[in-house]
Amino acid sequence: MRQAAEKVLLGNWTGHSTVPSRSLYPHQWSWDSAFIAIGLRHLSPRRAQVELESLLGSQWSDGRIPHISFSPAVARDAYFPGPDFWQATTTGGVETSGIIQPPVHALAAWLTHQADEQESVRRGFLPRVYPKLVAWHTYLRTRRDLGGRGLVAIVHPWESGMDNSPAWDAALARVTPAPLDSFTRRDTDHASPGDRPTDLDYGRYVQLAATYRDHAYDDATTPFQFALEDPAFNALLIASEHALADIAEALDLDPAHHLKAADELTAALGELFADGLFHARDLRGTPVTAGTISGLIPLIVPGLPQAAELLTTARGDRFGLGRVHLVPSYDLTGPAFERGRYWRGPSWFNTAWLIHRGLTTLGEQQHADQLRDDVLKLAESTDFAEYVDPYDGSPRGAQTFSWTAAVALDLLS
Ligand code: 9WN
Repeated sequence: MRQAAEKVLLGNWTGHSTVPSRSLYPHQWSWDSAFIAIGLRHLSPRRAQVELESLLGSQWSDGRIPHISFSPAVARDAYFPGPDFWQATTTGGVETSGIIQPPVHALAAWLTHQADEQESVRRGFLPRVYPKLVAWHTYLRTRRDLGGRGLVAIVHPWESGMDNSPAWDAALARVTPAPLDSFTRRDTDHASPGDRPTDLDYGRYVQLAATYRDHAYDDATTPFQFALEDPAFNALLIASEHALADIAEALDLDPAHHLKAADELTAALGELFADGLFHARDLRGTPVTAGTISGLIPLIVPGLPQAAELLTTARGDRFGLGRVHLVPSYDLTGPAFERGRYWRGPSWFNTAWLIHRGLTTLGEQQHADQLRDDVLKLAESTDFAEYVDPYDGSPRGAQTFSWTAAVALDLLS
């Protein structure tokens, strides 16, 4: 099992970073790289550091870490939307997208450092990455506090990492899709269309991204039609602020402002809690009622006041913790549930890892162990699938998927 997981990561390694999937996603993705580093640290702490530092090499001068760093070695039209669509090049000459993904990076950097502290200190890893991670969090907490309530807003479904989640349906319904003949999807060349977002979804994704691009990715002047505070995005920022506090301490710096930021974000996040679950807040529309895995991810927040209630929800009929495979991406009893379609029901390995970490921190060892066993069993039986059917565990999307191998490797170690 360990060897099989390592083989996936080695096969997807490009020399300085890891592609999520050779076929479907042939560039470097932001939150994928963070999860990949968390697994890769067991195979090679040095490579895990290179993974994170190569991603940070595509950071913009405003502090944002773009969701894709494009590889010049790959055909320009291998993935849609590619570099010609985004038209974004960093001052260092790296072609990137202009949107972001959830901030798992500081957590990944801290865990990577811990994998081999002596070597990490010798290589000067933390002093190099700390200021970049601080700039990233500062971008999020200032430019992206679009609601003025102390939470970060996402401005595109891709920014959540959970692209076609039912939580975005009402907000997306307000967006006029780009004409279908104005772009060519490449994802359905490699994965079954039934496992992927629909053409209508894609038309809307393209429209939102083009509007941001046409305003030079300026958060102050873009007329965002889609702006939501996502529980998982903010919970990951809190976990990463705690990690920055650990990093600051290791560097003999004062961690207090990171802990203060984590406390403020945790208090603001509390306002998204209703009926046993965290829900996204739509800054342009009515309250979001869809229950998704995003609403459970705050389980990873240290000292979360709502943890006990959240755990009850995870174990109930809506998410069936311990009774279905991994943790479904959407409420099993919800009207939009589809067992095979992407973020509308299937279970994903990265979110299972996050829930496992939360359960472990809460001392829920039995649930944590059961989830761990299921991750390992399914990773192997599906040849490291991108996601699985929550009822029968059958593979969906791509195979030999990097973060699936990475989180399996981490849970094995
Ligand atoms: C758009 C790479 C990424 C993941 C996301 C997942 C999917 C991209 C796509 O693949 O999104 O960013 O083309 O569908 O939803 O979480 O980071 O693995």
